[in-house]
Amino acid sequence: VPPYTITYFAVRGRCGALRIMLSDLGQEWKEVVVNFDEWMKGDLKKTCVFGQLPKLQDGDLVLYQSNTFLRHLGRKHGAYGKNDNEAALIDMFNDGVEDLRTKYVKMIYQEYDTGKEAYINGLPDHLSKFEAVLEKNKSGFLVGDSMSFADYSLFEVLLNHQVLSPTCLDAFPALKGFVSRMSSRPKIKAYLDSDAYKSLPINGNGKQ
Ligand code: 0HH
Repeated sequence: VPPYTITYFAVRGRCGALRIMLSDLGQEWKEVVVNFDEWMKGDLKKTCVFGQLPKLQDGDLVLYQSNTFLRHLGRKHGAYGKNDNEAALIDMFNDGVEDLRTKYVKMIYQEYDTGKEAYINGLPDHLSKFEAVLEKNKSGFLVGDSMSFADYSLFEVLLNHQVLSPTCLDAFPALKGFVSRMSSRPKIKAYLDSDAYKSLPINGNGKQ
């Protein structure tokens, strides 16, 4: 029995980074897919701490909030830095990725037709910040010399942005190298090549 169960809608959405992380860690998980009609009945929503999905179960532990999932896995599987200072920096970069993810989600769901172009024009300003971090920290990871949950989160956000704007990383060699290295890690590559990944849309409204 796989230790982890993800309950979510049929999207990559807020579980994209989590699934990539689980794959890279060699963990198995079960998916419980919730469809719109089922959700609208409201029974499941009532059981959710914040009235929303995704939900992650790890044995008896039931969690909500997608970034909490990443932190939990980071703690359990050695992807949360070597000491408290590294952990704090990992939190900081993950929060920075979350800021970008939130802007992306807002554009996708609320202003795709009117705001996509301005969003893409504004991207270099955000991407250059992560470029500078990776350039400074020569290891190829955001913090220290090993993988953390923030790396998976950044990677997944960058993959989605390359779908939105295929050339968006062209001016950022460190980010391009990062995406290329992450994509070619064997377990990540196998997951990204799988139907499980490919069959899920990035977002729930058909926009990407
Ligand atoms: N901060 C939370 C987290 O990071 C945010 C969770 C959230 O926004 O986990 N949940 C949304 C779905 S994520 C939610 O539960 C976006 C996926 C959209 C796919 C929709 C497919 C159609 C199914 C309705 N939303 C439902 C709700 O709030 O009632």
